[in-house]
Parts: sequence; C-alpha cells; structure tokens
Amino acid sequence: MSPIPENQQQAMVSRLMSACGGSYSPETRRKYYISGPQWAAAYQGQALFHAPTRPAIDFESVIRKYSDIGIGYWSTHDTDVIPTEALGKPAQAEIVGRIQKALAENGLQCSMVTTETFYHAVWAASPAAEAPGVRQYANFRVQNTVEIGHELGANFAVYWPGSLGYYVQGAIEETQTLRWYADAINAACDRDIEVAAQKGRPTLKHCMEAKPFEPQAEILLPTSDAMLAFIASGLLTHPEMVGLNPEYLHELMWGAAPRAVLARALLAGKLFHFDINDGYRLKHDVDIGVGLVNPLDWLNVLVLLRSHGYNGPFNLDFKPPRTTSQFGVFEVSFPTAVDRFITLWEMAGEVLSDPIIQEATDALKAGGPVTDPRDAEALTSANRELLTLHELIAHRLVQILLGLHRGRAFSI
Ligand code: GLO
Ligand code: MG
Ligand code: MG
Repeated sequence: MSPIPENQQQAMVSRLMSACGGSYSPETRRKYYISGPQWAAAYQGQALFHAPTRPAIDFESVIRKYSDIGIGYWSTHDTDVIPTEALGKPAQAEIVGRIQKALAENGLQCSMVTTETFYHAVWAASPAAEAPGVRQYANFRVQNTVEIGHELGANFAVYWPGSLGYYVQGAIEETQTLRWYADAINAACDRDIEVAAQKGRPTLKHCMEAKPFEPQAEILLPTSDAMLAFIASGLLTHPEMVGLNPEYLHELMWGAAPRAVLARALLAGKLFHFDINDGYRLKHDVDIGVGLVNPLDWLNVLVLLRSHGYNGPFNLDFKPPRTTSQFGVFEVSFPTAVDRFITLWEMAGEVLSDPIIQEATDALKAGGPVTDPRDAEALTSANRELLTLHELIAHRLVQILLGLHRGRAFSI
C-alpha cells in the first residue's frame, strides 16, 4: 500500500468503521441508560509521562457529539466545565445555564455530577487534610456540586476520593482522616436534603468510587468493600443516601473478580451507579473501552446485573487511547464502546434464557438424591456426574460469546 495522504485518512477510518458493521442506530443506543462523561471525551491523552495528543474540546461540542452518537446521558466533574476560580461565583450560574441549553438542544440529560477533589494543588494533602480551611473548602465544593446537580436535573453524585491517602508514612492518622472525610460526605447529604426540599426533587444518590492504586501511594479506601465498611461505620449521618459507584477496572486492578465485588454491593443494596471500562489486573488505571480486554468476564458481569434488575447508569469512564485522534474519539471510541456494551447486554439476556444453561443450572441446584446427609462419600458420588455441568456451562457461555452456538465455524 502506498502512503495514505493526511487528507484521506479520516475517510479511510470511516470507511473501515462502516465495513466493520455491527453498529446500532442512535435511537437504539438511546434506549440504554448509558452516560458519557465530559472528561472521557475531553481527555487529551496527557499523563505523567505523556504529553497531550489531542486538542481541547468544549462541553457544547462533547454534548453535540454524544447526541449524534446516541448517548442519552452526560456526566461531569464540577471543574470539567467550571474553572476552579469561578465555582460558587456568578460565572458559575452563567455556565450552568449554557450547559442546560446545550443539553436541551441536543436532547441529553445530565445523570451525574462529581466533585474534583484530586487534581488541584489545594488537594495535595487530600480533601480531608489537617488544615481546617481545606476541609471547609472541601465541604463547600461537594455542596456546590450537589447544587449544580439539582440545577442540571442529575440523580447521582459521585465521589472518587483520589487523594485520600499518603506518600510517606506517619504524617497522617488514618482514623482521623476518615472521620474528616465523612464530614464532607455528611455536608453534601445535608445540603442535598435542603436543596431537594426547596426544589421538590428527590435527593441525589451519593455514590463512592474506590480505586486501589494512584494518585496516592497508599489509599485509605482502596476498594468498594472498604467503602461499604466506611458507609456502615457509623461515621455517616445519612448512610441510607450513600452507596457505591464501583468501576470495573478499579476492582480488577487489585486482583478482585469484579463480578464478586458487584455481588457484594448488590447484597448490601448499595449498587447505585457503575463505571464501565476494561483493562488488566495489577496494572495502573489504563481505562480501556469496555469489552476490549475481558469480553467473557464482561458478559458474566452483565448476566449478574441483568438477573438482579440493576437499573442504574452505565457510565463510560474510559480513556480513548492516545493513538486515537479527536476525530477517532467520536468516530470509533465512543460508538464502538456503546455498541459492544449493548451487544454484551443483549447477549447476557440470551444467556439468561438459554435452555441449556437453564437446564444445567436447575440440575445442579436439584443435586443428586441424598441417601444420608452425613455420608460424605455418598454425597460425593451422588453429585459427581452433575458437577461436569460447571465446565459445560462455561463452554456454553464462550459459545454464545463467540457465536459458535449459531454454527460459526472456521475453514480448517
Ligand atoms: C479515576 C476515576 C474518575 C472518577 C471520576 C468520578 O480513576 O475513575 O474518572 O470516576 O472522578 O468521580
Ligand atoms: Mg471512574
Ligand atoms: Mg479508571
């Protein structure tokens, strides 16, 4: 192939995308509770060792592009859209007005707002820093985000306490820091109750999001389970308003089975919101698009969520790779992430109604005939042949994932 001139590259990407096929219409995509974060689309590819690879983009453009794709919901950090110095000032109201206009014009809804408590230098010692002024400022920030959330019609507020931890040992006392952090969550809930009453709206669902590594060296609430314990610790004045926003990769990163994490959150009644993406175990937060690394695990995750009637948002918290251009972000990254999610979700429905999986599962639950419940040998042999169904079920799931049950075959 001869070199492809720069002015023909976008057309080629589009042609190959449509040759891939398998995409859903924007109308179909809008039927799912999928939210597009402002920060994901606006991510320019920067990191500690990475210069940006994409230009900046404003929220009006992101909202318009999401609308074109068929992403029906939008989420944002306060500072993704409002400069830190404008927070709580008249300029904030003007920006919120522009957001409302852009959402209305493009038929999107704001589902979630979140407070940035990790990036600005003021959070160097975390939002639960020793200095009372910083903690007061943290309370102002989360309360202000609650107000913005109500203005924009959001139903969820998320807290990723990224900088709640330390680099060097001994300077902070963990129990004290966690108490101070609880004060901020309590301030947000208290303000929410007031604003919701004023506006005649339901209170927001407050969702804590854990990440095991980075940006601190040691993290005080590194996993969703740690957060469940924090919510139930007695430090929160409104624990019933606070639940979880697990992120798939954040749990995988520490070596967990994300499906088991979600199961524990479901049992606790705390699975409020879900950040969807993909990546690898025991690596940094690579935030790859959903289903590109672990599609089989993702299928299983969605089987669990479908079977438990999870009806919260699926938030596309991934980072389009640095190799993807800004054109590619909206031409390839977002539409393909949405479509893989929808396919896996529908496939999960197929798994739940698959007669083979159903019969195998029922047979396992029926078990073999029990002659003596105290006889280990008899119980073992009564179930021996049935237990082969575990592997058969796993095979069937892979068949469904790869389309092999429909006779897909390769020439050999
Ligand atoms: C970073 C987190 C981040 C949060 C966001 C919402 O690793 O995933 O994107 O989801 O700040 O609070
Ligand atoms: Mg996240
Ligand atoms: Mg992440």
